Amino acid sequence: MTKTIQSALISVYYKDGLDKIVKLLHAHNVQIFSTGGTQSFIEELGIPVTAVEDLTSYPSIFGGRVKTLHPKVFGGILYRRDNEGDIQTAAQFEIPSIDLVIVDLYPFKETVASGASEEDIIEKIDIGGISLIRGAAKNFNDVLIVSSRNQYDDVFEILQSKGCATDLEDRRRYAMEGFGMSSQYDTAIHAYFSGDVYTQTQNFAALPQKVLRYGENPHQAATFYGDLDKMFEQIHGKELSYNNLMDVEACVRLIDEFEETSFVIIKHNNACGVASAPTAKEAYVNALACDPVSAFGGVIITNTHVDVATAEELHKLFFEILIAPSFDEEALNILKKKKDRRLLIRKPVEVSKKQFRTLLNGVLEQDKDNTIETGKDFKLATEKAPTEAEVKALEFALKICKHLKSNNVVLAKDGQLLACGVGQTSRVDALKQAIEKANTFGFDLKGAAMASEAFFPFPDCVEIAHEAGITAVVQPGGSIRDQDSIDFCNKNGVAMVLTGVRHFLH
Ligand code: 93A
Repeated sequence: MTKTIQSALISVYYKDGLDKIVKLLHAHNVQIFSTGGTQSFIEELGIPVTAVEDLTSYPSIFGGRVKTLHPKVFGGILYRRDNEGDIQTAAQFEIPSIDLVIVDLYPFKETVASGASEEDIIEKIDIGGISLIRGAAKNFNDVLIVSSRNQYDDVFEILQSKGCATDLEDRRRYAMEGFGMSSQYDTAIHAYFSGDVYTQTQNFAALPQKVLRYGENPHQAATFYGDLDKMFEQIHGKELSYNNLMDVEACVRLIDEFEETSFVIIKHNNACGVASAPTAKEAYVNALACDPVSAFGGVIITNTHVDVATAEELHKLFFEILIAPSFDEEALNILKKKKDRRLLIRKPVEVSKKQFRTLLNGVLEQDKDNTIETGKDFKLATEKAPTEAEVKALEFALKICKHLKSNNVVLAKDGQLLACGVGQTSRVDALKQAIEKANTFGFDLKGAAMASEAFFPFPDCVEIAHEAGITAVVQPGGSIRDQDSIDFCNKNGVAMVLTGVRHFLH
């Protein structure tokens, strides 16, 4: 049903762009009620306006915390114009009809982003404005709710074209947008109080959206929900694709395990090169050596500054993305020579500790695998203990293991991934794959360490590992046949430690 607007309540934080609406309302003899700052703005335009205080006979109190929260305001918005009882009650309490509500909320998110104090942030939690939006949206049958300054232009067009009237269809659509606004607003407040970015993803529709060129394959449409600019500054190259984002995620997860200078090379979400070394260049060269064939077209991340020497090495490889906390100016000049190569600066932003996945028409939520065991957690299972160097290699291997698709086996030595077997349906296949790859790329596995993300159900893995020259093993333990593997190690001088923690990844 079309309704002509006769009165309006306007309470907006950002006043810019409001003038043309106010002038239009005035031209149609609409009575305007308004709060302090908005009232002054309208008065300055030379347009008559009634202070909300005059309507409520109550001043704005508690530093503006309570200014519109009054039955005369909410009654005027919420009473049903086609309900005899409501009409009588409105008349009895001298409640006016408010047909249009225009609100622009306190800028909560912007205040948080500005680094303001908690006290200032709390004051920017809008209470009256959000209630006005919800009240007017609820009564969309009679009232039009404009819930953001972004709607000023659109609503101006509607009011102008319809002679300051609205259709039910308009009002319902604006109500829907109003509830969208209130839910986004409260989600941001919830996220602030919880202090964890994951809460933002609980309501992913409230996150910024970015339509991607396509999904995993060109025939799949895809959208990213989130704010990449908060985490990365892209300084060169094409836009990130769906598969790029998947690999960037794998990169970030793995590199965050390392404090020492390290490089990680990812291909199809799995690591094909990882190394820690005293310099960036050594770390990169050692990471690449693991599997230079897979590294072609891969995604690379480091936790250290990229200098010229490292950039020169990197430039020799065709890769999709390089992520680093910082770059030398000259290093960038070298790397920018390939125009499509994406270069990202990673900002020091905390990563969500939760994860979601859709399946079976539903959503799975879980904590990310946020724990890692180190030497002090290792329980010696064999007569022989690993040497200090072996303990380091086991720790290093275990960090990688945690981030590879199950079943996996990782072989490492001296801060370098030598080879891994990933995504196999049997652990023994994963190990065989790793050994074959190590041989292909010229690694001698004598004295290497082996990590497995889950227990060995049979002694076959330690048998094969020993034959390949591996001398130290870490695994969670917990198989009913653990002792078979331990017995074999004891007989053959292999050291084995248990962590008690499984790290499946699917
Ligand atoms: O502090 S509040 O939550 N209390 C209220 O009763 C109230 N009513 C409207 N803030 C309230 N507002 C907000 O004031 C509006 O959402 C708008 O952002 C702002 C406009 O105030 P002024 O017109 O004084 O600039």
